[in-house]
Amino acid sequence: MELLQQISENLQRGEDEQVAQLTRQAIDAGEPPRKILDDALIAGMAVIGKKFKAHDIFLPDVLLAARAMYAGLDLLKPLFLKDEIPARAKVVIGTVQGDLHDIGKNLVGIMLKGAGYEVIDLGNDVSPERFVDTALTENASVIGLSALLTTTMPVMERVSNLLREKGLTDRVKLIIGGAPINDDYAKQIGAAAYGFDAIKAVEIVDQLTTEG
Ligand code: B1M
Repeated sequence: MELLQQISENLQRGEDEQVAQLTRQAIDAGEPPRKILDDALIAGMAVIGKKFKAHDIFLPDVLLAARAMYAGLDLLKPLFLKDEIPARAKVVIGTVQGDLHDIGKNLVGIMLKGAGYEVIDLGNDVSPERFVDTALTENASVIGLSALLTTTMPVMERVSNLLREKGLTDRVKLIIGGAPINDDYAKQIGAAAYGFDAIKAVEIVDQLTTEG
């Protein structure tokens, strides 16, 4: 079986040690890190999502798969980070209040750091006030929000409203992402942009921080 396929299948079975070992093997074999991420780790997690939705597997299986995903991601992380480039603008990121999903948000953080941004990662379950207060005290140019649950999406609107109430929309741009989010929702809540994936998030932050 092809190596990337093996990683994906081991991830789905929650075999974190196997995932780490095979990911190391794929890196050593010269597979591009982006390909390992997309075609093995994210692909495996997508299967888990479908099976969970169909009730073919249960929450503990998803947790094990997430742990296995991190085992691979930890090895890829240094390959996405570039050394010795001067820090660009500051970006505050986090998963919104009530939401504990952090894999996508962490990927966004890794890619932004790799592109030279200073990333302040507030973790998960973060209140709107904490996002806005941190952006203010740290003089950040962008807040990046992640939400994976339809029930936590409305917290994004609260962050957007808070930025507007404090008159900060020109100074701090809001970018949002996560599986249930789309362009229309970003427009609806007055966010500057929607990022489909971590790569798109970097492109958008590039645009937002270079616009006059
Ligand atoms: Co949960 N979960 N989960 N889960 N989980 C989903 C999201 C779900 C869609 C599964 C399903 O039913 N098919 C479903 C949500 C349904 C809905 O809201 N409509 C769901 C549910 C229901 C739940 C619980 C409520 C289950 C329960 O308790 N009964 C519970 C909620 C806990 C909570 O948050 N309060 C729960 C718990 C969990 C675990 C803890 C077990 C685990 C999370 C572990 C962790 O994150 N450390 C988990 C997981 C792993 C998933 C799935 C299977 C995978 C999510 C993931 O990590 N994907 C997920 C199914 C799915 O999404 N299809 C599911 C891989 C990751 C790379 O993708 O996060 O989408 P993603 O990030 C992408 C893009 O979205 C984008 O970039 C990334 C790719 O480059 N992106 C951004 C993300 N954030 C961005 C921000 C940006 C830009 C782009 O700018 C700032």
